[in-house]
Amino acid sequence: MASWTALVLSALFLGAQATTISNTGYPPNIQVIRNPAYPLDVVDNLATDTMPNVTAWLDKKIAAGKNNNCTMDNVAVRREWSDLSEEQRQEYVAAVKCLMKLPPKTDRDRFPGALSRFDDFVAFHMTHAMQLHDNIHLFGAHKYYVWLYEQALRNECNYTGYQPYMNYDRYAQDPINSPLLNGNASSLGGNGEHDPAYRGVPQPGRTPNIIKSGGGGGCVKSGPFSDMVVSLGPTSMSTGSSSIPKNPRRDGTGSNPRCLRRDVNVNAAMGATADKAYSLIHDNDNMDDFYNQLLGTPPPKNDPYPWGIHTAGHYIAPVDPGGDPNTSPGDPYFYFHHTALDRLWWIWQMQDPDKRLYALAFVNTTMTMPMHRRAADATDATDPMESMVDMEWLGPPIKLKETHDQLGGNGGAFCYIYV
Ligand SMILES: *[C@@H]1O[C@H](CO)[C@@H](O)[C@H](O)[C@H]1NC(C)=O
Ligand SMILES: *[C@@H]1O[C@H](CO)[C@@H](O)[C@H](O)[C@H]1NC(C)=O
Ligand SMILES: *[C@@H]1O[C@H](CO)[C@@H](O)[C@H](O)[C@H]1NC(C)=O
Ligand SMILES: *[C@@H]1O[C@H](CO)[C@@H](O)[C@H](O)[C@H]1NC(C)=O
Ligand SMILES: *[C@@H]1O[C@H](CO)[C@@H](O)[C@H](O)[C@H]1NC(C)=O
Ligand SMILES: [Cu+2]
Repeated sequence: MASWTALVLSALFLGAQATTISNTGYPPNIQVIRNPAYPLDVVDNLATDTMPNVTAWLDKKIAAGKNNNCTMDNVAVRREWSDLSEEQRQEYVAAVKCLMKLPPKTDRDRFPGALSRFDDFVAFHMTHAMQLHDNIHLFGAHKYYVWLYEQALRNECNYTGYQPYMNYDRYAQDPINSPLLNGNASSLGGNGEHDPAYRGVPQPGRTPNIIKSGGGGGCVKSGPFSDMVVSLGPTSMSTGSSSIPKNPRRDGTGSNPRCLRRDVNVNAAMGATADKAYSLIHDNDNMDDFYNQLLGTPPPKNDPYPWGIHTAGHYIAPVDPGGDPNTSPGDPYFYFHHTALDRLWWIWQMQDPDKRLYALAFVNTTMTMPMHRRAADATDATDPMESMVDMEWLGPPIKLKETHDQLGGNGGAFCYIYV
């Protein structure tokens, strides 16, 4: 009891560090809270400079009656992890732990390994990896997926905030000591113990061709998720160490209780610094180029960290399940990365919303339509925007087009901005 009280007191005290600063560029009712330990970087400044475009664009929608009740007065605000107070961070962590205790809704026969509501999301991701990650769905389907997770935290675990994002740049030089992954009570847990069998993540075709281990790889022994039971996976795509026990089912859906393994990795994090995120947004006028640069294809030359921000972000906390593209949402870290990508995409869209909001990558060359169901009321048989993003047990199917707009999209259910 005494230590719990001490924790809360220090949390309140430390929480006072985050201060509200002038919200120049943001509408007057939006609280702009910044942690003074992290000066704004080029992407933060670009995001702020883009706000007049965002409000102008929303005003246009309101004038046309197309905002579905989403306004700057009722918009949700997703914030950077360090900009949250200690109390808010601990509330978030408690909500994730709550989700890990609620019973799963997935079919028990299909997913005997799913232990909880948290695992419902892993179960979906591991069996729909192709649909979620093709060129037209990477952004939109993950937007919806993360939003459903945020809804579960709020509606089923009484979380009062929104899904935080990570600004990679804040932690890139030293992720092991970052507020997100340093292993203290208000983090997502720390690095794994050293596992000599864990070498890093191979990157065939890139130079260097491996994201070298950051020194971890074993079980996470510090912080709120040190007692977490990982059960689904690994699958054949796992890049974890040979120490991970095999799943009794070939597809990884069986019960395989084990620890959370991590390698908090500076070599990966350095591939997602602010200069790279700025270049991603600033240097790519069309979606194909934006998509390619995000994925690091073709691999950048003469860059010691040529991973592309998508890969870099995943392998800041790889191993098990973080290092398995199929089951990666089994590490609560996943949602910070994909929310960060959603933010970068949004800043890019809002540079020129009329042209970019509905831009899709490579629709003409690598059309993947057959995998996706058409909307019942689809009027254009070839328009990818009319294919359905079907989250099955996680939420109702919606048109891909609805996933591109977060200020009134999905009938107004999507109504949020990033600060
Ligand atoms: C918008 O709000 C009004 C008034 O509360 C309500 O009647 C209407 O159904 C809402 N529209 C949408 C699309 O949510
Ligand atoms: C959320 O709050 C409601 C109302 O106070 C309560 O009945 C419910 O048990 C809470 N849920 C959780 C998971 O704490
Ligand atoms: C956790 O670490 C962060 C970063 O050093 C610090 O700001 C925070 O106050 C710490 N919280 C607790 C509960 O120790
Ligand atoms: C705002 O949008 C216009 C095009 O509509 C674009 O030229 C301009 O760069 C944008 N400004 C910012 C700050 O994003
Ligand atoms: C496909 O390419 C043609 C010709 O370049 C172009 O007119 C059309 O808009 C493209 N389709 C889509 C969906 O982008
Ligand atoms: Cu994914």
